[in-house]
Amino acid sequence: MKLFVYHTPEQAPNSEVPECAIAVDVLRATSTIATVLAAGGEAVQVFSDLDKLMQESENWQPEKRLRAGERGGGKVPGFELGNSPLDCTPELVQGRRLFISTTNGTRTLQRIQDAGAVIAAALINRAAVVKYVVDKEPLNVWIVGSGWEGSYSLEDTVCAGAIAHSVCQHTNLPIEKLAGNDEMISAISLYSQWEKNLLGLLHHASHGQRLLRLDCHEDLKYCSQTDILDVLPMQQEPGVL
Ligand code: 3SL
Repeated sequence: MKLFVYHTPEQAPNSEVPECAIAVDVLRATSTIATVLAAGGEAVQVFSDLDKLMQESENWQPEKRLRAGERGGGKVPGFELGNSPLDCTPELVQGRRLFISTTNGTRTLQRIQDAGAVIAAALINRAAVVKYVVDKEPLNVWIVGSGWEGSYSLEDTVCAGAIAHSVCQHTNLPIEKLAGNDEMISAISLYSQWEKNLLGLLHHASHGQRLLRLDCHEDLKYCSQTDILDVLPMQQEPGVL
């Protein structure tokens, strides 16, 4: 098994399809997806395009669906939800399908949708994702951060490092055996430096700062926790987890 880390969907090679691809958007799309599925949501369907989301979701009964739209960190007018995982309570989401479009995270999931297995990971469900990788031992695993509009983001890379670090521990393999690229090694270094203060790192991150300006302090706190949800959001059909 080889682990590759790509900081953004744009960095992931176009010419290859891995056996397993893991999308990461700690702030906040993959944290929201994990939360919805752990709270009993029927499924999560992701869209990069807001109009397409509206069209598709019209085919569902209103009481069986929820529509979430985020741009620039804020809720898109006309949508029931933005992208706060804290809004996704069991009372609201149970038995309903979440149709969601966000600035970066849903694009990442669409970018990797042809991989053999497609998973959404965040810090909050890291252990469940690691368990899958360790049990299945895919030949090659891509961990793809969402970044922000094509650029690097600290929070996604630290989560990629948290996953890679834990896979090394559980397989008893040294980093250099598992590393598919240098990015994987540097992601582990970032995680090792910040694992005791992930909330602090999220506060430093540029997208963390953006969310703090939008008063999302509690979202940062929630998303900085590790291994609190035992849920594996896995693609069932293209774009649906
Ligand atoms: O970029 C994204 O996909 C979002 O997760 C951004 S936000 O955290 O909702 O602002």
